[in-house]
Amino acid sequence: MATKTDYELHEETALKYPKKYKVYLLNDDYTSMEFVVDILMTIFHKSYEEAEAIMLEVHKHERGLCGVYTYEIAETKVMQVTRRAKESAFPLKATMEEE
Ligand code: TYC
Repeated sequence: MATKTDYELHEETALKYPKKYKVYLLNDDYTSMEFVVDILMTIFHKSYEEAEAIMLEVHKHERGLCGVYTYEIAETKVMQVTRRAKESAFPLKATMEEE
């Protein structure tokens, strides 16, 4: 049997880490600042001070990073934001992208 190359040995034994996904909130003209702060505290587990800072970042620069998660957790956060926004009739949107 042929001897395995270092590359082949590495491929077999290296730890594989799951990809991570950044979740962003997007700005709009209609969602209230209080609602965005509440979303950041309840869905993204931010303190009031962190939530207010992220909300203002989104308000001024059109989007803001809320957290970095594995695929399924990021997807769930986006769905939770979408559902809460819809229930409250706000157009707030969240997006995710690979880190
Ligand atoms: N721009 C909104 C306003 O002036 C506030 C806002 C902040 C909306 C962050 C969405 O993700 C957002 N009421």
